[in-house]
Amino acid sequence: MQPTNKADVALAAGDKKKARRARFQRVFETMRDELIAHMTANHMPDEAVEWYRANLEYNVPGGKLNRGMSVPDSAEVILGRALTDDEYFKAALLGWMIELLQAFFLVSDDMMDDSTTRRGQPCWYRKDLGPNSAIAKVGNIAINDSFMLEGAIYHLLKKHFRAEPYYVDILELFQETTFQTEMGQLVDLITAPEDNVDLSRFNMDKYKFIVRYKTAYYSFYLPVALAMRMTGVPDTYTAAGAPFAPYETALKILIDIGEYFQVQDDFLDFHGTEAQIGKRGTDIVDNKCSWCVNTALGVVSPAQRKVLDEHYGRKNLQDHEEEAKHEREVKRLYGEIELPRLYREYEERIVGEIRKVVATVPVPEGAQGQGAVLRPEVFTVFLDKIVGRSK
Ligand code: GPP
Ligand code: MG
Ligand code: MG
Ligand code: MG
Repeated sequence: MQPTNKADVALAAGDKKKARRARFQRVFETMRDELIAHMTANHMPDEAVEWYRANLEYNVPGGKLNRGMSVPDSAEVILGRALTDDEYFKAALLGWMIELLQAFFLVSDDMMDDSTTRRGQPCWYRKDLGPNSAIAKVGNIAINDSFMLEGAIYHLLKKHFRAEPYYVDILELFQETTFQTEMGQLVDLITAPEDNVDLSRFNMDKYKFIVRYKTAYYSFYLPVALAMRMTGVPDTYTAAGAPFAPYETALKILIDIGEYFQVQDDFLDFHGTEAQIGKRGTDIVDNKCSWCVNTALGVVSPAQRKVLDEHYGRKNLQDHEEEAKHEREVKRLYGEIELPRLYREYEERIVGEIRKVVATVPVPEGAQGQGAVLRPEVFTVFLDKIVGRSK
């Protein structure tokens, strides 16, 4: 029976969401057990097998899972029907490989950014192993741990997808996207040198390069492109009477959604509380080329610019109080120029623009409910998950 009152409808929708998440989580357990079995088959010593298990459990499943769950979600929209059990498993496994990729990036990014917390717990490299462990802290072992999260992707791809006609396509997608993300990370890091704060190095064009490369490809294009390959969306087809290139269109739209997502991340780095976003923001003290500072640079008076020059990027690992004082000054200035309002205006404008482009995605006649083709809902489903997010 369909629930009729508002609360019951909300409850039923909430349960559905929970059930989807739980179904996805179960595939993590299968994947983890397979990876552990691979370690055992290679005669890894017990303590190393347990170390790898801890690495997987601490770093892979604890996030929002938007990226990973988007693979089965998108596959379902593309096919216009529910997935079979086998299709669901494959799509979810590809989703978990994105979560592995993300874990690889985050474990190492937190070391590069000197971050302290992630997903409401200490960053993996800072994790204390307690008095009963021969090793006090994970520390630099986290570098190798991040490599082993990445290595798992290619092991799983070969094991589960080698016989598929789209194997090379998805292999290349993972490799190319990883390289793009590393290119973005490089520009992010060298634009934010620790001992040489020079705000004239920042501009919105550089910002756009950084966020497209370090975030948008792997977070937005990768999940949808994987779902498209898996369901057999062809490289070109005819739609609305003209030749149509679905991967190119998907790339264009998803890169724009990814840019918007990273602007949100940057804004929350400044405006979100640690309890809310599960991590302590570091962009101001790390001298990052963030949306916030770029936006500020566009509107500040000469006096306000002096405040920025004086207080931005003043990391001080020896004196946290000193560091916090500089950070507070920058946040005060962000308040003065009403950055939260500028952010809301940006958000409203960009979401409107993206929705307009999405509405122009053509669907071939007769494809309603059958045939693997790109559909505008692929993008709206994704967009609806992130619009107005506060974590
Ligand atoms: C996020 O930037 C960037 C990544 C996760 C890409 C890292 C890429 C590597 C090749 C390691 P961020 O530093 O703003 O993320 P957060 O705010 O979550 O630390
Ligand atoms: Mg970071
Ligand atoms: Mg970073
Ligand atoms: Mg950030």
